[in-house]
Amino acid sequence: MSSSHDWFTHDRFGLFIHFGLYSTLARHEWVMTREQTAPEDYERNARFFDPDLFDAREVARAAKAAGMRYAVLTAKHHEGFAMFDSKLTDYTSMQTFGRDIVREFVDACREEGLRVGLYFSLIDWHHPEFTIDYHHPLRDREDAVELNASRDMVMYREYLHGQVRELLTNYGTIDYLFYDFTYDEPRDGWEGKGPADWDAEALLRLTRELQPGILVNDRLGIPADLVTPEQYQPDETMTRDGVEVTWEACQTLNGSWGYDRDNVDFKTPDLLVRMLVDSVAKGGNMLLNIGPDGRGAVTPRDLATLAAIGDWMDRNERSVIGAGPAAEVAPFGTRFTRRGDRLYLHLFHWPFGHVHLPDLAGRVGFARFLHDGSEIRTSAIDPDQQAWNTTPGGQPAGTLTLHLPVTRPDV
Ligand code: FHN
Repeated sequence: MSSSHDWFTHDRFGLFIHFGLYSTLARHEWVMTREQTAPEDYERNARFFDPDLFDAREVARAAKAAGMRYAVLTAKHHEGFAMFDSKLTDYTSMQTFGRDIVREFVDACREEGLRVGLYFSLIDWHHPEFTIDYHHPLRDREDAVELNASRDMVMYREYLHGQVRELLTNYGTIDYLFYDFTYDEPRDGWEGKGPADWDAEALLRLTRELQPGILVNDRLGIPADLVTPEQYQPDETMTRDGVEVTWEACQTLNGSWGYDRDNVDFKTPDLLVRMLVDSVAKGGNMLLNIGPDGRGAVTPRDLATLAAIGDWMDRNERSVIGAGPAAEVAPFGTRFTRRGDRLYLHLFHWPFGHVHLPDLAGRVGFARFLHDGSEIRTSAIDPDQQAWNTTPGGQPAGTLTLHLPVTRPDV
């Protein structure tokens, strides 16, 4: 990864925001294809879209308080509705309710000191010349493949590249472009479509020409700056051809990217903190998503979850921000992260008995966990002594994190 991207592997933790016309339907961002709504019917929802409660500053402040360092907003998702002032279509937030949501977002991020990321969909179910892929409302049409063959992808490619040019020209420095997504293999109705049709190589060149320092993900369908596991935690540090790669796991708060009123699959702050720690321990980042509702409000539950993560970060952020994998092998049920000369032992559950740290013998003492779980002490001495002696109730959500010096203190 180029040095201009060092910020990314330092910052480790970002906010993903899925916000679009789909938010008004409160049923998931794929609602258009899940309900097989034809574009001319789906676009009528825009008449009701007026997110009076969307406050980009509130979102940016919540991200910052959660310990996040960057944020990525869906500028345009697969539905094709642009949340920015595109001159290439009137299917935009500006034309619909007079607001340039991307502009509000980038301004708010900068005011709060967050790096700016934009998500941009390669798929566009609204554009008349886009391939009818197997998720398209016409997918059950026998002639879908023939229709695809008749598609003029040149017109679509020019539209796609044109909107990328608008986003990377009109909104100042963009730190991260999250393209999304392509299929690796031809699918029914998708034959021969994909990177070759939207000319992924040319799009990557255009991206870097317009924003030379920008970070680009791997979802153009060609290699770029980072790998993006979709909603899973890799088993270990990620490599490509034996070389460690920069990676970022994107995760939902509740099983849905876009606001879904029926969703009940909520992850707890403890689990989310462990996922963040797990990512950093394996050399990666975590991009955690919220989905504002149709009026643009972030749900109280999502805000509360971000705030609980922030409680843990207030005390432990140096064990993840600016941190990375450790050479030491962590005992089962724990993770090590390392930052400079300091090692962080993250206990993913309250242990019973001793946690033996053979890799640290002679460098720090061992952590002794009284059987009744009443207290933890460790023999090493460190200015952060108070961070070690804690009780189950005393530890905010997430992990029990011991801040251990990796060399014996001069005592
Ligand atoms: O289809 C999208 C999905 O809606 C969501 O935006 C995720 C986020 O990583 N990306 C695609 C599925 O991988």
